[in-house]
Amino acid sequence: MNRRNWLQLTLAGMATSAFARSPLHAQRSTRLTVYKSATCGCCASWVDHMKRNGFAVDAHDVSDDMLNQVKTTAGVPPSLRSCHIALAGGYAFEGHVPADVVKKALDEKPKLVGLAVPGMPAGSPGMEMGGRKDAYEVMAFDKSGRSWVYAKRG
Ligand SMILES: [Cu+2]
Repeated sequence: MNRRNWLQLTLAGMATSAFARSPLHAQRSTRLTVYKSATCGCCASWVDHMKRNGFAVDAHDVSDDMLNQVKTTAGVPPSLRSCHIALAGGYAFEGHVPADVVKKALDEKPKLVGLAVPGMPAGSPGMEMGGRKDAYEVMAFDKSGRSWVYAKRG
């Protein structure tokens, strides 16, 4: 598959997932499509965290170039990018966003494009190695690239 077809497929997937916002399809909104680098261990560990919390995950290993294109397509501001990205319910979830925060957004359907945890903070889901726990913020962002604090941890 060439890149253009692939991106069209990604866009089609996002449009389809917007339909999943209707209550009739509420169950489908717990399915996550994840794009990540094959070499990132913490991203795989975040995927495990989401599975443990009841999400069905379709994970795809892609090149860094492709990963950035998905993020651009999904509208993630460059300043908030870290590692993997997950798409669900028409939203983008960038980096180590905790499962309960993802659930809250999918339930409440706030007016935003997505959520991000920039900087891969120690102690966030998937970043437990070493036992260190830093305080961090889950940022929300909108279409214009504006961002604000959605949730705080630690
Ligand atoms: Cu990561």
